[in-house]
Amino acid sequence: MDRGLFITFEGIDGCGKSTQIGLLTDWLEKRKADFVLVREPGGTPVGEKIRTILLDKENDGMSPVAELLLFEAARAQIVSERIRPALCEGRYVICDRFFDSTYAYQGVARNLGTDLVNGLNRMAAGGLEPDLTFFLDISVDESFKRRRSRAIEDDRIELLGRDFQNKVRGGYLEAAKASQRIKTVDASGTPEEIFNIIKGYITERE
Ligand code: Z5A
Repeated sequence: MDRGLFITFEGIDGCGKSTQIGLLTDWLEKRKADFVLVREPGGTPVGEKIRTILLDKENDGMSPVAELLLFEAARAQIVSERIRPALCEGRYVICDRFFDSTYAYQGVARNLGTDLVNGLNRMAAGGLEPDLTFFLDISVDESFKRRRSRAIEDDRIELLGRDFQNKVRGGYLEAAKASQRIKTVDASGTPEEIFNIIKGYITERE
C-alpha cells in the first residue's frame, strides 16, 4: 500500500465509538504501529473552535444549512492539516466520525438531501475516502440507556430526541447498504466481542 490505512468509526450517539477506538489504539500500540487519532468535528485548532460552536446548547437557533457548512469547514481543515499528511507518511489514521456522519445526520435526519451532502463531503475531503468504516449499530433504546449511564450532559445535537436518532440510524443503514467500505457491526455485545470483529476486518484489509 502506498499510504497508511484510514479507518473511521460511525454510529448514533453512545454507540461505543470511544470505547472501541480505545481498544484499537491499545492494540496498535502493542503492535508498535504508527497511528494518528483524531475526531470530528475538531482535531485542529480551527476545528475545535468550530466544534464548540456546533455543540453549544445556546446555539439552538442555528440553521440546518449553517450547521452542515460548519461540519464541512471543520472537515476541510482536518483533512488538509492532519489526515492527508499522516496518510502520506504511511501512518494509520483513526477518525472518530467522518463524512458518513454528515450523510446520516444532516443529509438524512435533517433532510438536507443526500446528493447535496455527498457533493460537499467530496469537496471538504478533497476526494479522500476512508479505507474502512465501522458503523457500530445499536438500537435507539440502547443508545438512550447508555447515555443515561454517563455523567456528562447532552450537547445540542444529542438533545434532538428519539425520532431524530431513528432517522440518523436509518441514514447509516442506507449508506452501509450502498458501500462495501462500511462494515455494519452489531454493537450490542460486550466491548471485547465487538472489538474482535473489528480486528478481523482490519487484519483482512492490511
Ligand atoms: N455530527 C453531525 O451531526 N454531523 C457530522 O458531520 C459530524 C458529527 C462529524 C459529535 O458529538 C456530534 O456531532 C454527534 C454527531 C454530530 N452528535 N451527537 N449526538 P461527540 O463527538 O461529542 O459525541 P458522539 O460522537 O456522539 O460520541 P459519544 O456520545 O461520546 O459516544 P461514543 O463514543 O459512541 O460511545 P462511548 O463513549 O464509547 O460509550 C457510551 C457509553 O456506553 C459509555 O458509558 C460506555 O461505557 C458504554 N458502552 C460502550 N460500549 C458498550 C458496550 N459494548 N456495552 C455496554 N455499554 C457500552
